[in-house]
Amino acid sequence: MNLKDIKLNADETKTTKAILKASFDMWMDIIEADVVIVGSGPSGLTCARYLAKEGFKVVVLERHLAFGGGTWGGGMGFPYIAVEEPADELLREIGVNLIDMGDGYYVADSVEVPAKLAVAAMNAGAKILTGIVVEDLILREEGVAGVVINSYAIERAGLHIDPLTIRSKVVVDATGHEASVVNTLVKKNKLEADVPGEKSMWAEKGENALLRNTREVYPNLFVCGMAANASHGGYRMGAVFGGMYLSGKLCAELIIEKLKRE
Ligand code: 48H
Repeated sequence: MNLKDIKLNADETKTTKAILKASFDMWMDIIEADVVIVGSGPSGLTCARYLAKEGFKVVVLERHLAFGGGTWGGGMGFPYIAVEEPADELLREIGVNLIDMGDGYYVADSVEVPAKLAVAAMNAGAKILTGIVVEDLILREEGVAGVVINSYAIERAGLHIDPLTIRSKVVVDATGHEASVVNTLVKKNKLEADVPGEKSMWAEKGENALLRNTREVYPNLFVCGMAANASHGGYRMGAVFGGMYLSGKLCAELIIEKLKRE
């Protein structure tokens, strides 16, 4: 086939109809989900993959146009991230190339990792929506019952346009340093809980605390990744990411256990 002889059949109305129809069908499908994960950083994407693999309907909401959270820039712009054993296994599972630095330490390309984490989550069946901000939660007697969402462009423009919602059985705060979902819940509803924020850097303590802090913090609301440490006053750890992947996996396991019990 000579590429120069091809006639492309493009049409403005067809483009518009196709996009609107696909978007409408997609939104109608996801407005009721099993799990909504807020934040598409390393912990949220890992959590999404393991949940979707088990057959749960998972929606990841990310306010920025790109998924991946704080991974892209590596350490201070040097394009690698560090991963310590045994978390390297989780990256091997999805085909990430690792450079062995010895002593149980590896580095991976900081662009390759978020790309492969997102592809793996999508291949497992998770839906990732970017440009959508979670601004609040839906509450019911039994606890959290979904999220209140808006277009991030609308929020950034400061326009007074009311939000829409996604109902879900479980919500995960994977919003990183901000722990924005937990903070919103506590502040808006004047809960007595203390959200201390993260402590300064202590890599080993921060990484290990992540797993203890990954849990259900309010009925149907889980925290993972940096949001777990920020919710419980854990240390930060710098550009080492093993704890983030393991926290995402652990969070998925806790949710699977809960949803299978109910
Ligand atoms: C929609 C939102 C909202 C919202 C925030 O920061 P992340 O990469 O999160 P983690 O926890 O998976 O990974 C943390 C890691 O990247 C990191 O920062 C480390 C290891 N730091 C150590 C150190 O010492 O500094 O991703 C969170 C994502 C981001 O993409 C946000 O845009 C998004 O959540 N987000 N999306 N609605 N309300 N709030």
